[in-house]
Amino acid sequence: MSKKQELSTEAVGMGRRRFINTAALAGLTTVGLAACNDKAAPSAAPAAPAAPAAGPAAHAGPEVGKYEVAPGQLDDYYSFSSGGHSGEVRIYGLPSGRLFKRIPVFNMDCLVGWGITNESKKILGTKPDGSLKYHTGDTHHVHPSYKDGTYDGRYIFVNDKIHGRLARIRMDTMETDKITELPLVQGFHGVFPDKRDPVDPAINHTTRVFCGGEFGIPLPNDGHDLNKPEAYRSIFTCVDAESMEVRWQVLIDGNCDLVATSYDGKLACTNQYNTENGVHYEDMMSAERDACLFFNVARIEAAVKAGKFKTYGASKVPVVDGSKAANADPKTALTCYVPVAKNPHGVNASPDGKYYACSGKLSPTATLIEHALVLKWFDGELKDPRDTVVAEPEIGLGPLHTGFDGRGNAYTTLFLDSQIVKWNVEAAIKSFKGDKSVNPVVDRIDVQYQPGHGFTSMGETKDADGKFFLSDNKFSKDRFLPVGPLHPETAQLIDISGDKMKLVADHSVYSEPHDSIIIPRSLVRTRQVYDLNDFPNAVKDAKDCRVERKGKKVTIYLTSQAPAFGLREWTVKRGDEVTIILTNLDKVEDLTHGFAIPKYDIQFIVNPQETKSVTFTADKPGVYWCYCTNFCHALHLEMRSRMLVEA
Ligand code: RUQ
Ligand code: CUA
Ligand code: CA
Repeated sequence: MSKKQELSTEAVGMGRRRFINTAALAGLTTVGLAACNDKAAPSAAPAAPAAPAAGPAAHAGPEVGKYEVAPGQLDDYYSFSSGGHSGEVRIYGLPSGRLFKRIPVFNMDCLVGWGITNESKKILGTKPDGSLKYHTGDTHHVHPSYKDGTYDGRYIFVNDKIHGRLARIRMDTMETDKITELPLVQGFHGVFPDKRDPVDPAINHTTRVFCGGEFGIPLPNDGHDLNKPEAYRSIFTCVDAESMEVRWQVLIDGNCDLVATSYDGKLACTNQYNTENGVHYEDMMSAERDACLFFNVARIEAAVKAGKFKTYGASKVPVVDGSKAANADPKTALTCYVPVAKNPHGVNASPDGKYYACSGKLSPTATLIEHALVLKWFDGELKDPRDTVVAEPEIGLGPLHTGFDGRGNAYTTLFLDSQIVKWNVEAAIKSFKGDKSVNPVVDRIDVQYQPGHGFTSMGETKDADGKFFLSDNKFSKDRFLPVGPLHPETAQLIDISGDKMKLVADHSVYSEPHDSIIIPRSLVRTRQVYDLNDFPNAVKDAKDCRVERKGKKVTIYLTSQAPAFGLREWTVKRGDEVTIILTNLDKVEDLTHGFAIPKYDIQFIVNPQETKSVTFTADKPGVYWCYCTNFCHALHLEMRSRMLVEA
């Protein structure tokens, strides 16, 4: 980095500090953060207008070009990002930051017809009248399936916090193929697949997905006990990765937040910020320590097999007792509550499989727990769960999420300090043992502003490559052209390949990315066109286009092939229940057609060799132009058919 560039980067930092210093602290003091605070920190809701921006000059220079992707060139990495309360998942290219695709998951999407076609409605879930059960979703965490400790390119799992659902995305088509609603759960936050089987070494891939229930609720939650929070419980859930059926659940004390899994398949864990079982924020932050809660997967499954479980309400899923009181004896315990720094947020397993880093959030520390010691505790060889903690470095204010570079360093986002801090794991352990000559913190870099999630390229696998860290920031303020009160968020790309972190790009992202993963492009193998035979209802030949009537039920068998649909017109009667099955017979890569019916609220696309269907009631007599929505051909505008609904 040039001297000039260094200086201007420094100036950015200063500007930020000044802005932060003048920001109202009221919000902070009311939530008590000032207690663990020796310098001014930003309010979570900045009220003052932004300070003058650093401007593009701050990052100009020869270094930047290195991370640009020239026209016609491809990115080295994919980034899969949750879209927060948009309910979707997004695919970006890195280092360019180009947005490639938005995958509808729990939301509706009129581009592809998600929530409109019969096939997508079946996955999303419907009420008895055929309408969607839910229209909203809140995706937080995306994690792909594993084989041998690294991604196998099959699936991506993503949670829905609001309605407690787990979705699976097929990585060959990048489409959602299954959604499961978890019983007894409100506020499903952390999700993580296992990395191998806990007992059978031959099973070295993902077969379970672990889901952390965040909000405690009465069980069953059928209309009582508002003022009896002692009766509220949170639940940890295991879902079968193939069938997507719920295998078992664990009743716990406290809540679940993020989830991580061990590389040997033996343990899953969740950080707990509300060990107090509080219902108001002051209750939730009353204890000096909270916990990282470990689950012994093999023991839980043995308990389920032995029938040592309960069921609640209408749910048939076995629920074992993971409460503290029931698991006091380590030798039989299903769970282990390790005390960690106050109100932690985030737990991440190191790529060597040895440690879990749990950030303090309300404490300026991260707690490092050693995997082997947790196993020792379960073997009865360690008395105190706290003895599994091997380091607790002071790293800065508001630590949240940690990524690893595979070279022994951890990178933690500091929400309050608006920084990424790089700390060395072995140095942190030494200093915890009393060696005051080592400082675990090796570098810090300002980010703009208030990072939430941060993650490294392949950092959640044994193949962590130590190239990039992406900081998903919660505020962008002055970093982009103003677009009204709803600002974009910033995803900042940091090169971590050297000793010093280097900020190399600001990417704007639409609200609100929570978490992402960075995967080299070689691990992603997608299909370029569909296979006609994958669709049992495919209309395989334009000659098969027809109208079939059974009483009031009418089915239109239709094909698309640029620049025409297989039927030029068809007639139905008012009151008919009409199903249109549309197969795109075009085989050319990227030749997608759309299908829209005005006033009937029908709109979807069919990709090459794909089949989709819609069903609606023909309740509005008239002539309707069914037209192609996706520009496909010089005669795209001419690509239309007519539907007559007879009065
Ligand atoms: S949480 S900003 Cu939903 Cu992933 Cu940490
Ligand atoms: Cu077919 Cu446009
Ligand atoms: Ca707490």
